Amino acid sequence: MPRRVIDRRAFLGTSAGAFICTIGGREIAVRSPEDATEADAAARAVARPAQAEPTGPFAAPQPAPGGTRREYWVQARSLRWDPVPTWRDDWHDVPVRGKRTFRAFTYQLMTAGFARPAAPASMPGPVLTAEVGDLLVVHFRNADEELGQPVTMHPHGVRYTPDYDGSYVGAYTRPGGFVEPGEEFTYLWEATPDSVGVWPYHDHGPNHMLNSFRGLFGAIVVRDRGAKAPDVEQVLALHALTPPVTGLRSPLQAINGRAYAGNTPTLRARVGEDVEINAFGMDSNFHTFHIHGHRWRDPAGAFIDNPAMGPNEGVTARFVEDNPGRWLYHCHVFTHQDAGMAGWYVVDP
Ligand SMILES: [Cu+2]
Repeated sequence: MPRRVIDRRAFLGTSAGAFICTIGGREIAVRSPEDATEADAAARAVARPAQAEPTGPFAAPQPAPGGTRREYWVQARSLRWDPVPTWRDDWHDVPVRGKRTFRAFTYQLMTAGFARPAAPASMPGPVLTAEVGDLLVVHFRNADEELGQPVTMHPHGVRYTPDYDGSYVGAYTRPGGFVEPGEEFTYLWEATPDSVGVWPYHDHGPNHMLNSFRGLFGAIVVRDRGAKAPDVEQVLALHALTPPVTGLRSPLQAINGRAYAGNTPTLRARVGEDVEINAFGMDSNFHTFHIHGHRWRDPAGAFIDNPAMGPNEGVTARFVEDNPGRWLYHCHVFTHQDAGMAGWYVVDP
């Protein structure tokens, strides 16, 4: 009887990061890059929903008195992505070996009218900022022919009508929930008093799970009207990059698309500065956010140094810097921190 052979890559593929997604009503188990290709084909085969019953009428969203329109142009595109560009883990001072690039899917900030890139494609995508009373006007373009499937922008934290939900919901889908390659849609999102905080946005099209795991996510930061901005501000998205999605040999635990200190963002501040770090989880795991040498208060007022966050949940660490030195920040799920979910925080006197 032939012995069943499972090579290391197949083993890692099945044991690390396998998931089942439902695309156009079809269940697809994604255990390998080949399965991900099948999921992409299923997403391309999803038919554009017929024009759904009107859900309104709704008044056209406007800025509240005193608020302004905050206009953004954002495109979705795929590209080769290197999660460990230095080839090193600077925390443990060792090289990281092996094939590392994969086809990521990201949001990219563009100049007005999509004239040209305003920033490199990134994970997370552009941070959309607003104050209470503002209207976020987000012109979105699906610029990706490579993966060739409908994608969207779905926000958390802000107020919107069903027209601007940015979600594929079968026969009930509104136009903003199915934006095919070459198409554009403008989302109108209101920053209301209950929008204050840090929130994710992400793809919620027919293939949302796989595309979110590929990097199609970003952040929204809403402040009270006239609130003082911190001196140092950083958004950190914590997320796994697993072999079924990346085709890489090992799972990586990433922050902003990069793994291992020296690749993840190196944060910098000076003593006396008002520091705000907004972290959120962007996969199916729970994470924590820990900074060595620092404490801050949670929303209930308790001192903390390692709050937990669930999928798509955000936490804010805000404190006045008082402790110079080179510090680590990391997720305190031990298996995540050692697979790359860590970085440096350097405080100058
Ligand atoms: Cu974690």
